[in-house]
Amino acid sequence: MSPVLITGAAGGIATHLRHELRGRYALRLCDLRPVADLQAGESFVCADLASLDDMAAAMQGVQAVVHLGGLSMEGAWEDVLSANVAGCYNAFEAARRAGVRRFIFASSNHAVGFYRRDQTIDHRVPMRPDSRYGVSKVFGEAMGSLYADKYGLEVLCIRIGNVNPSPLDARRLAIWLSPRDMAQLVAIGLEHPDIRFEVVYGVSGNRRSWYDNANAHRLGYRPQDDSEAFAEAVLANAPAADPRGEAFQGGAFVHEELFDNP
Ligand code: 15L
Repeated sequence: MSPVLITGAAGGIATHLRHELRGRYALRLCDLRPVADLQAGESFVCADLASLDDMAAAMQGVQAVVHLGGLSMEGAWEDVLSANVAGCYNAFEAARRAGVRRFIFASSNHAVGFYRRDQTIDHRVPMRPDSRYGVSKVFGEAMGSLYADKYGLEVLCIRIGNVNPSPLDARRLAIWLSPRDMAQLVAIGLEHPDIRFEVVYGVSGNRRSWYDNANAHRLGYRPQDDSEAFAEAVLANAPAADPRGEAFQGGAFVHEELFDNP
């Protein structure tokens, strides 16, 4: 079985994913930073997202790429541009050059973070990014669409909420994604026979969700977790949220800088 390459493999989501996917797939872990505690079935390749050649070499012989690499939060435009725009381009183009069949793109709830919390949105709504970071995720989804249409790459975009063993605060009760539900979505991206270009929300089966995740369900997603089990404890200990971001799904990503600028 040819390996699955994970970019950003030293990061938090990848660490959860490795744990969940171990033994089910051969994993080639790709990052500039070293990856700790390599296990049986895992190999490491040091590659820089800024180098198309590096990335194409890292992807030789893999069946699929799970692209988690790049910035995972709001940043200066120069940083977003190099890591999440140029780096994302390199990841898709390297996959094409290496003849990879499947590509799973870690998009984000921040691609649509300017929707209000009283709205339920599905995967077909127009993009409403809430930050430069959110714009970079819109770009990544557009890259997926282009590479699917033009080159036949099979692409699943997962608009990830927040991956953590338990939800961190009131907003995350709506967007929480447990590690095992994340792994289920990734496995759908790797194995579902009919993926050409699909977008799903990366959230558990949260009762408080503001997403209609019908497309994920159509592809067979049956989340095992619901943030409701944590709700009482989370709400009892929740730090006071900044009211400026409260109306919007993207929370702090929405209000950061918005009210500070002239
Ligand atoms: C994201 O997209 C980020 O990668 C992550 O760091 C969290 O901030 C998450 O969104 C969130 O909205 O909580």
